[in-house]
Amino acid sequence: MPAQAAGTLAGTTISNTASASFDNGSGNQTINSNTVDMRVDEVLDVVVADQATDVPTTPGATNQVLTYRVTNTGNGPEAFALGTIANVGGDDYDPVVAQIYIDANNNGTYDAGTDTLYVAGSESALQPDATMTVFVLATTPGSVADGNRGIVTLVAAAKTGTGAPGTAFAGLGEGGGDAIVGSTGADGQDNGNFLVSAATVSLVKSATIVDPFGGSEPVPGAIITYTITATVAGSGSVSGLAINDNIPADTAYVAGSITLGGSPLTDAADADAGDFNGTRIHIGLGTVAGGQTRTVTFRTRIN
Ligand SMILES: [Ca+2]
Ligand SMILES: [Ca+2]
Ligand SMILES: [Ca+2]
Ligand SMILES: [Ca+2]
Repeated sequence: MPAQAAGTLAGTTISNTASASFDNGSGNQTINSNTVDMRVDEVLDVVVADQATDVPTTPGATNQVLTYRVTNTGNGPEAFALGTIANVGGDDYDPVVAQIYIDANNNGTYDAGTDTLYVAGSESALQPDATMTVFVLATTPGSVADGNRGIVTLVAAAKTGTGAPGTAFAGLGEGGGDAIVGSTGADGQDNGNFLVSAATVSLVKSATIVDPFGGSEPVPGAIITYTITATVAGSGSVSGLAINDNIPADTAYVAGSITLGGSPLTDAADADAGDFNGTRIHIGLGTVAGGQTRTVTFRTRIN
């Protein structure tokens, strides 16, 4: 629903005086009527709009920000009480709302330490046709899954009062006139959406053997080639992914045998992703997006 023009400001006096002109034989004359003054009442209206795009989040993340705009579409200054509803249906989980903030520096972005914590009961008036940006900070439960959606509804309600359109609050309008509930009911709400972007890692290990006799028996002197495949699934990514594997007892690591994606890595801890420190191999894979796999191999010899 678009913001509407506030119209004539509440408290404005509309004055009207009629005049009459005539000639009664002694020339043209003009007379004025009495003046009718009318004070414009205050109409209470508000529109809430969320930013209309899904806000990505991850399981367990704190201080996740939803952004809304609250516009005073009435014709007088009015303060609006703010509240949230976090358990609405139509989604997959309930975000845990922590706080509401007002965009104090009007840059449309939540700035910790700069923007103003909303405290119920201490609202300041919003001028007619003015908009304030409101941020809802929430925690995403750790139990959510990739692709889950969580909704938080922001509600704004005129402090003077709400109700059916046309409801009058005598004498409570700007300038001492009445306050009249407008077409919005003097309250409004809209849904902000979180969308969980997560990733999971699965790890599969297999081994092949080449024995000294050209067969595949696990006898002393046989070479074991281990293959480790890490598969990342989901719409998100994982960071700091690393594969570690201790060299099994009764075997000896075959020097220089680490490969990643088929390319050899050195045993030294150097610029490439892999190293062998005497007891284990390590391959640092960093950030890996969902849908990708990483395959590592190394060899040991049975003592
Ligand atoms: Ca007001
Ligand atoms: Ca919910
Ligand atoms: Ca800000
Ligand atoms: Ca290396």
